[in-house]
Amino acid sequence: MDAKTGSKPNTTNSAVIRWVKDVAALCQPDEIVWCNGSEKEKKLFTEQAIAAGVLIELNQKKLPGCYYHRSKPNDVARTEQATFICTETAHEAGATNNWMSPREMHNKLRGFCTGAMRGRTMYIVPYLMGPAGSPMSKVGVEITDSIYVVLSMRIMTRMGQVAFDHLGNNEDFNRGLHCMLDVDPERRYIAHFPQENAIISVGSNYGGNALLGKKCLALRIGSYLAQRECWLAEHMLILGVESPTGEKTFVTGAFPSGCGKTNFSMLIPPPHFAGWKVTTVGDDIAWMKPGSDGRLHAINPEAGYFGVAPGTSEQTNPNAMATMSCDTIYTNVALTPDLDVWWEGKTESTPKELIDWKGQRWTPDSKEKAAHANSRFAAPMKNNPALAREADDPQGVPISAIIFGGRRATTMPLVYQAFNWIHGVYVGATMTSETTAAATGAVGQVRRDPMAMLPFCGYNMGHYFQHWLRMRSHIPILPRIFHVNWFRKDESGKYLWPGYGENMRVLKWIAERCRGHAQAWEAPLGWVPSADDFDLDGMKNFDRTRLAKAQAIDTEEWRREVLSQDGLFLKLYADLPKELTFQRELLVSRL
Ligand code: SAT
Ligand code: MN
Repeated sequence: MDAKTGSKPNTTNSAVIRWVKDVAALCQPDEIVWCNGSEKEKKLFTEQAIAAGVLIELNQKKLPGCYYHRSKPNDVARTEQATFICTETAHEAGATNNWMSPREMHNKLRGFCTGAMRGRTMYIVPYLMGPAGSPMSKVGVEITDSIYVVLSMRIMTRMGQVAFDHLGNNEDFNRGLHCMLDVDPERRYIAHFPQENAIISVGSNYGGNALLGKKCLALRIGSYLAQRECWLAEHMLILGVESPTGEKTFVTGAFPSGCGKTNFSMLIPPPHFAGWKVTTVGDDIAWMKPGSDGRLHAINPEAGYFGVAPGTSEQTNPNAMATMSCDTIYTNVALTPDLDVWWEGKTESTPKELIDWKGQRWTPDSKEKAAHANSRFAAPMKNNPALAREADDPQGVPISAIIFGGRRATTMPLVYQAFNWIHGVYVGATMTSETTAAATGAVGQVRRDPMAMLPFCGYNMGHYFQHWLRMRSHIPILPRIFHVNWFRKDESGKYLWPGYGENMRVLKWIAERCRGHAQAWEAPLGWVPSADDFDLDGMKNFDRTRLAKAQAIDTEEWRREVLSQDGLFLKLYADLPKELTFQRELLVSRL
């Protein structure tokens, strides 16, 4: 494609054309390019990105179609303090979100965006969230001056003509404007206007801040729309687990960023589980809607994975390694002298020499990490050897179980099942996790992260809980709800449970509970597996007493846990559903 072909609108949708004209008048780019998602276009953009120094071509023998991007050191993670929900009233955004009135935010951002693309190219990026032809899919158009964003959106979404075809002449699409400005944290705003189905993001080029289909549309705007339209937009992986007899169970899992959703969704069962198979539908986001069969159906709105690189290896997640072996954009990992990629945990031995994520020479004696702790790969889901056949199914997959989980060194047992939907909503609402490098700020601090949605709920969190409770009457066949914690440690700081592929043992119990096959006994927290029903066969060097420790419910720890829920309950007091306060009382009495 020569740039000229893309200079004409590839849609006749007058609402799109009008909006692009308005944005162009504001941002004053030198050139406008309409993206169609073709291979030709990708080649051209890639060449341009290399010429501009935005991408570095990696070793094409080892990593065909792979490129490398180094961000500004001030722009390596989501910035929650710069993320705003701009509803008419502050109450609609609620106590857990930053709020500014739409008028004030628009005024502020109009100032930043005026002439912001002078001397630059403005790309019009149409994209479809969800499978083509799905009644659950939604269209967004992102206008951006970042070629890195264009090429990443091409991986992460169904980008191009397919989106305009899905949209037709409909005016119902998300309007997203992204201006890099000078990538300065002082002029960084990720602003959501749920009532206008619009997003304006300025001053950051980082994934969750700049790839507007992901957290901004699929979660923040999505959760707002879901509440209005009676569905759920959640920070959840979706996987299928198939037994040797061919029974297939689909489950979703909500874990906060950096807590292993990608690994769990691509799990390879240990050798003992011959005939069992896990397939990936999605690794980060689930859109779920009651189907005509009375079950809750889920689609993955994305088409790629934006995974954390450090810790990913042939041992921990071979499917992820295969997925990112071609056609992948790596960001902020380290480079070897022959332009291969490396990060902490990738190989057992550390290379003798690297270029670190900041572009400096690095040796094993260096004090800092070679790859940034939140360095990422953006890879197409079609590369995943474990991709579920159903990943492109417009009807989505029927969900049998919803799993909540966090990263907790203490208190939280390996697995338990909620007694019922309302109890499950309470379990999700009171989730906690240690913070990770996926967001800027301190790492390792325990914070409440309800349903892993604290940074992503686009409206009042109390109303969000009410919506979850209300959904009960719209789903005749309700999924069972579980809670897991892979990260509990012993007194010496060692993980009690090996995790990764061994999580299949927990998953098997969950799948069998959903089918009424597995036993459980009633503990104060919920249903827990009886020792015999938990399959530990074939586990090398695993002492059964460690399972007991991983499952232990320590009353003293739980007293503290319940007390520490006060912060959240008080913060949301005015809007907190009574059911949740009641569930807390019940828990206290059971303990
Ligand atoms: O950084 S992203 O928001 O894209 C991923 C995540 O934090 O979950
Ligand atoms: Mn995420």
